[in-house]
Amino acid sequence: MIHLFTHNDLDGVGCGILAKLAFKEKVKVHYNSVGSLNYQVADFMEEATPQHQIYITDLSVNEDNAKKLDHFVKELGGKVQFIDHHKTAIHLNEYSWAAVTVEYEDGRLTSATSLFYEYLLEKELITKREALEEVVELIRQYDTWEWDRNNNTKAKRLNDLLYMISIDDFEERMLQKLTKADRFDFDDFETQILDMEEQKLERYLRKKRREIVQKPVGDNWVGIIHAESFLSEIGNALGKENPHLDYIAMINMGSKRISLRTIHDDVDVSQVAAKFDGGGHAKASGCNLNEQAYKLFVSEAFPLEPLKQDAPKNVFNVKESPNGVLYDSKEKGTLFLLPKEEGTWQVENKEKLMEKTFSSFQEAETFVKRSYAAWLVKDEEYVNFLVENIRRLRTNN
Ligand SMILES: [Mn+2]
Repeated sequence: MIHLFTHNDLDGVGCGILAKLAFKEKVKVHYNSVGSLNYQVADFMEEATPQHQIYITDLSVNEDNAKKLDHFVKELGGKVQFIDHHKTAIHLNEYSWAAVTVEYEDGRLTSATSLFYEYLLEKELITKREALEEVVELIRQYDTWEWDRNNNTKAKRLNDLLYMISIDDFEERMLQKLTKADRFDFDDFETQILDMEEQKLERYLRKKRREIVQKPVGDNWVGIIHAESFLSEIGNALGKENPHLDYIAMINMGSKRISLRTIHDDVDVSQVAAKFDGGGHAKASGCNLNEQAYKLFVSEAFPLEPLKQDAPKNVFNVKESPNGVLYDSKEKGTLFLLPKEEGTWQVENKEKLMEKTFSSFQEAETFVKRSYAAWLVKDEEYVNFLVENIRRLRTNN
């Protein structure tokens, strides 16, 4: 009997599907969370005999299990193949049965599914098919976030589908598609439930956009909202729409947790989370809503007014326009961002140029948004402003 131990996320399930295509009913697939893998492997090793073949993908084993697996291979003549793409597992490459590859030679990031697929091809355990190649690539792009840069929504939808149905259902649907069709596509039912989910997200996001408040916390400017679903989508969307904020904090009062997301390479939210007994990755992490966090993110934020959104459909008053960009604010009135020589920008308020010079548009916008909670006005207001001020602006510049 062949046993595959793999992760219960899309990349891990991709490996499960490949194993079932390659080994059919001869394989038993065990899906694990990051926390449960080592218990399951340790349990299994108690009873493993050399008749068992063991594959482990997308999750790494601890030293204890690595030694047991090594003993199983070297002393008992068992077969083990470990395939992973996580940086943190590279040290396991010292074992003959481990293959950890983080990057391809051309610089693309790997995923467990793509590595396992290439392994099975090389061993001639699986046949190359167009639909299969496409699914493997979609999973790789999803797992490495390449889909986001390429705007590959098919990859995102594949992951959504997994979380809307059970792993068993997902497996069954994928196996059927991959053995029958030449191309991979969602069927009518899948398309319908995926569309419904997307509409639900759109509505939720629209609501959250109207609720976001901003304030400084420590050295950072933070956008704060209360949210309990679609956290990665919401954090990502609000982060992109508000580049003047260092990160987005999503509060869940029920679970007393905060999720932190950033789109900026120079901000590390795992360091922020560490201050409130939490942790995670540089771009996505989480922490407890302890007393101190409650004060900073909830009670101090409560009296603040939500940010006014930038006009979304402008054609003329758009960011970085060489004719200048117009904002409005409660405190200061209109703020007109003007391009000056050598790519610098300045801000005009009440017909007067403010002293500061900014080295980029983004810097100037960050200033007016952080200091005055300014918002981009509609085209109509912009055109009126230009008409009223054309003479003055012409003589001043
Ligand atoms: Mn993975």
